[in-house]
Amino acid sequence: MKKFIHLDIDAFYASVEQLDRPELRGKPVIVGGTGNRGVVATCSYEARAFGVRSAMAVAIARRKCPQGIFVAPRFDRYRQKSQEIAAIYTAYSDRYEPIALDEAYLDVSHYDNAVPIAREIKERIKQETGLTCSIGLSYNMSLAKIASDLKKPDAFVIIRPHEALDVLRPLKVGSLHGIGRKSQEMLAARDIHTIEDFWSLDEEEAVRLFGKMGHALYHRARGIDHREIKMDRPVKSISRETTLVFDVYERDQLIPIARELLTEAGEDVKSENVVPQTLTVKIKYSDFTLRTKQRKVESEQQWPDVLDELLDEFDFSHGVRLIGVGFSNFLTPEEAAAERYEQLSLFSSRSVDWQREG
Ligand code: DCP
Ligand code: MG
Repeated sequence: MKKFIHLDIDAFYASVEQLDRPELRGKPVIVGGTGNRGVVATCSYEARAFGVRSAMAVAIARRKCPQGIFVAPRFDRYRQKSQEIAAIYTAYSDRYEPIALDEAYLDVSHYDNAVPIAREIKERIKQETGLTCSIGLSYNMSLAKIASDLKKPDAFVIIRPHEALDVLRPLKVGSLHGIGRKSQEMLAARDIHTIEDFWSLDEEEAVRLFGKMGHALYHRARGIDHREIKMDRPVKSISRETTLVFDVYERDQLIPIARELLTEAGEDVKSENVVPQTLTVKIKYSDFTLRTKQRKVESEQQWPDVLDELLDEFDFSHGVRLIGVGFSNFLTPEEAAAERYEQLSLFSSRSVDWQREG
């Protein structure tokens, strides 16, 4: 039997803030864009008791939780903690898949009894990083994730094969990875709310509603999932964006913000060890219309200039509400080197031809 752990740090950004600033412990801490225009990234469980949630507008969070302590995110610090966490779990298996800074799957099939291993990982994360996590352990990835979500925070949940259907039965369909808010609404309109309700769909119907994903969902709802850990899953794009405190009409005001986003996204690019070939700027105007412009980039040295050129292509006269900077079209460093070499040799062979002609 295969065995997978899914681990997810509780209220990650907020817990790191509480760890670093003891005066925040036990308090409703809300991490997000500061000012009223921002969005909540996450909040402590104390703030969740007031109904505050991730992705909620900060203005609404303030209304729900006036005593909340609002703090700006510190991504560098979260990345640091994320590395500390990864250093612990990667010691137990070389088959792991980080999904987010605070979340990962781990294949622990090579342990006869993975239960004490999972406990040890949870305990070491607490001792060595000061953060609590929720761990799910089961015989496939889908159920491991469901298990870790079941009793958050500070949870340790095992789903064994003979228990799977009973655990799944009463859960909301949205607990299945792959069924988001939109899909939940679509299913609700068909009076499908729980996974048990979802069992009434046969595989063909699931595929009709969800396309290819329907096969996976049909099986996951029945506790079946044959996915394997993907090592070094190739990333497709890396980006950063921010909602501005006020609408901005001037290019010059946007430049420092765009540069900052470029630096942050650039750091992620370097930690992924990929070489992007495309740089994209995304702008959301005050009327919520979205525009993107992109250009080819060859080397890191070009990024700031290309960013400036991209910004020149936008009209700022209707006011900018949000700006994003992203990289895509990745090559591995080896591929990028080969590409540079090819261009170089193209150039030198041409110059050889000239010499011959001359
Ligand atoms: N995050 C974000 N915006 C979102 C969701 C999450 O910026 N809409 C960030 C903040 C979170 C981190 O990612 O701290 C991890 O996301 P999780 O969904 O795991 O949320 P938390 O760890 O905060 O809470 P929990 O896992 O306890 O539900
Ligand atoms: Mg989390």
